[in-house]
Amino acid sequence: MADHIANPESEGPAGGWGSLKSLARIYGETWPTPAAIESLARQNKPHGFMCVSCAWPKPVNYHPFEFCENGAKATMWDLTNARCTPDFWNDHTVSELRSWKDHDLEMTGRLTHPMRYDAGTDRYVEVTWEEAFTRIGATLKQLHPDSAVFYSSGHAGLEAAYLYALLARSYGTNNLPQSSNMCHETTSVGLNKVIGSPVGTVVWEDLEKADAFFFFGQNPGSNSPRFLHPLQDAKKRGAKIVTFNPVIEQGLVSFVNPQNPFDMLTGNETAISDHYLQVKAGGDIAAILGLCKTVIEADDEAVASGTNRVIDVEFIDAHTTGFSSFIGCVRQSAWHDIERESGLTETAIRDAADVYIRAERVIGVYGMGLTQHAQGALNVAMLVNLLLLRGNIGREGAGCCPVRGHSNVQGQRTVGVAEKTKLIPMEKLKELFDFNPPTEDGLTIVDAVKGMIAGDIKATICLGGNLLRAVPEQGEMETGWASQDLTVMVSTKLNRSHLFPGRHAYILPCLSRLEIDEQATGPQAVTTEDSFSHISGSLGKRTPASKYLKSELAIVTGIAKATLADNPSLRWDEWTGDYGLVRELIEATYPDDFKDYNRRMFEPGGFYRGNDAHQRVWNTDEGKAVFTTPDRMNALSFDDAEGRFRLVTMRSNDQFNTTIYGYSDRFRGIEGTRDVVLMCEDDIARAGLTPGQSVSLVSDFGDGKRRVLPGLSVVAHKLPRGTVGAYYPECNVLNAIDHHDELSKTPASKAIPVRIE
Ligand SMILES: Nc1nc2c(c(=O)[nH]1)N[C@H]1C(S)=C(S)[C@@H](COP(=O)(O)OP(=O)(O)OC[C@H]3O[C@@H](n4cnc5c(=O)[nH]c(N)nc54)[C@H](O)[C@@H]3O)O[C@H]1N2
Ligand SMILES: Nc1nc2c(c(=O)[nH]1)N[C@H]1C(S)=C(S)[C@@H](COP(=O)(O)OP(=O)(O)OC[C@H]3O[C@@H](n4cnc5c(=O)[nH]c(N)nc54)[C@H](O)[C@@H]3O)O[C@H]1N2
Ligand SMILES: [Mo]
Repeated sequence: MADHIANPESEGPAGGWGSLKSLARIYGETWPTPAAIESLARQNKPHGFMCVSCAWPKPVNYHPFEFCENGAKATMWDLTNARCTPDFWNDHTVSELRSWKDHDLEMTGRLTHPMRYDAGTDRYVEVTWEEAFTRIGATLKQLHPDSAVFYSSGHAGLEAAYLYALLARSYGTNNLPQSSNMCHETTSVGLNKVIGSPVGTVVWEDLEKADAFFFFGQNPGSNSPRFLHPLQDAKKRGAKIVTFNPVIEQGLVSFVNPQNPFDMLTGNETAISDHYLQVKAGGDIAAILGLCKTVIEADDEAVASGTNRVIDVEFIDAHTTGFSSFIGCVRQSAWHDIERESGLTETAIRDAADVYIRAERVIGVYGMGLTQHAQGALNVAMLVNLLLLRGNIGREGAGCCPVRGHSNVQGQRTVGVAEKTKLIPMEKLKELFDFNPPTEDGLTIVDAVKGMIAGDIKATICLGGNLLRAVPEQGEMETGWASQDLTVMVSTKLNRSHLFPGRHAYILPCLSRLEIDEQATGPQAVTTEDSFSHISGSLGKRTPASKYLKSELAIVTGIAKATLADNPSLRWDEWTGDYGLVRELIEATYPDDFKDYNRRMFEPGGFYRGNDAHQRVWNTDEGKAVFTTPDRMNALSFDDAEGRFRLVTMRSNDQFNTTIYGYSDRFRGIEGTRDVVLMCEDDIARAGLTPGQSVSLVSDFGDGKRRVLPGLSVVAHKLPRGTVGAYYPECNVLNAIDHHDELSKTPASKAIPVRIE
């Protein structure tokens, strides 16, 4: 593929013919089985399967094709005809494969056999399941439980996740970090602190009633494209959309619905954002202060002129705390500080605030642009401040909408994959399974990474994911990871984490959710929870990629049986034979959330597990929703300095996290390469660079460690001054492990301090 960076004029609307072309390309490259097409028709529907990609909810009234460009790519990626068999290792050593790109590793196809690392030949070799389980169990038994980490990416269903957490706790540790520790942990901790809910408060019907959507750092066009459908509907009925984002994301500019023949043939675009504010990376606190300031000024005028109040006084009195302190701060903040810190003009902020004031019902949407900052939790609290001013939480058509990542990332937390003990009904576990669960909190990802680098962590089990590639401090981590006694990866495709094997290392290949999961009592369904806390059943219908694959649940129970002492309450074999029994256990553990679980799992749109904040019941320490007074104007942990830039690590439209489908980021006009750094023309000129020039990015975290990403081509892009962009995961060599959200320890991946060499 030739390196080619198209000019930005070629950027089309999101969706449209570009989206179909992009699908056709993946189809051609991965040669999925013809059955892939039949599978697409069952995607995200009752009695179908739930998309293996993101956690966007499934509507009750679904479209004929309820999938998006990226969901379809994920389906085809799983149903590829390519296979990474044991023979692959005849021609390749592990060390050699380290020079391969992430894309090329996954293009080898579905993993077919359980494999063990053989240090003598520096290759993975075939192993039986029996032997793999026995040796993993034997190694784990020799370790102190707290020196093992049980990581989970958000792929596995609720049943496997519940048993995985039970395995870790029966073994003796709460070291159950998850991908959300790098993602929406800021929500789990930060949102919970202010409204008593670790998850969003919005449900599908709210989308249909909202008068305005305020987007902060979430990119639906690439990362939750099915969201564009309700947004398009909202626009058609006159709702307004306001976006705060340093990057102009095409999906937030305009959309052609690829599933609407009329739109496709006429090129009928729906403009999405009415206002697009290119805030500086990390500048949202100031921007939201500006919005709140305008709201308060309008309210002052209303009081003076005796017209209707602009803020919801009744709601604020009855439901919130901290208002007067917050308002004091809002009044005191000066527009010139707000403009400097946000990079936005007073006029632009006032215009956006005007939309907020005029709208009866507002939904605040956010993603990694708020959560992945040193003050990510404060970012989230600021958005909540804005919503609380007009009572926009816990009311129809309004609320707080964090858009989650992996298809079951939220659900895994719900059923116990969590390192924080206070989230777990330990007494219930004790009663159900007759053991003493560990009482100490487990490790977050940040602490686990530190432990691996320090040599304190001896074993990591990964239920999905590509942990080594997803975390900061990549350089030291590669050494730390490979120094462990045991690394076990439950995977579908080959990835970089496999290439730094511990002393004992296993790749355990699992079924995809699309595939038939045949167990003792017949084919099994699994369940997942979406961003709106709805639980849906998912039934695989495809023939497995290899007859040697096991389900994630069966792999968890296989490890459990080989590791744990006998306990008649732990009926691993029975549970493996019938996942319905596991759902009964989940219901017994969380009776309020999972009432009638087995009966309701195939309800259209999923069944709602409920949310107290949605009903204006606030499970916070204060028993109310909390206004937070910011003690600073930006979300950074460093000051601006000459030559220092804020690096936003970006996702392209052609990737799902570390899975790189291809090299076409067509929305940003970047084709054929990911080795780029995006800068505005001003910054390019000021730094004495020219577009196309090759540069290195260097960490400027100030801890004396040298972290470098070389070989990036400079590309001119519409960005605020001082903010530059480059792709994740490649950029993870640049981030320091100590650079994370203060409250939740989510790595700060959206404003990494860097210099250009
Ligand atoms: N196709 C596809 N879908 C995905 C994924 C994928 O990689 N590919 N990943 C999945 C996962 S795990 C997750 S968590 C979600 C992630 O989905 P998103 O939350 O959308 O994550 P990002 O694309 O990393 O960043 C979101 C946006 O934040 C903006 N941004 C950066 N810094 C700032 C800032 O300081 N302020 C503001 N206001 N905006 C900022 C970026 O320009 C970007 O548009 O998507 C999920 N879905
Ligand atoms: N710099 C920077 N770093 C980031 C981010 C960022 O924006 N910037 N984003 C962070 C975020 S939001 C997240 S969620 C993490 C993602 O971190 P992870 O969740 O650890 O990574 P993924 O790339 O989603 O994992 C991909 C691998 O999962 C395996 N896999 C795929 N499907 C399945 C399945 O069905 N079952 C199992 N068992 N395995 C499967 C495949 O082997 C594949 O190679 O990265 C984080 N890291
Ligand atoms: Mo994520």
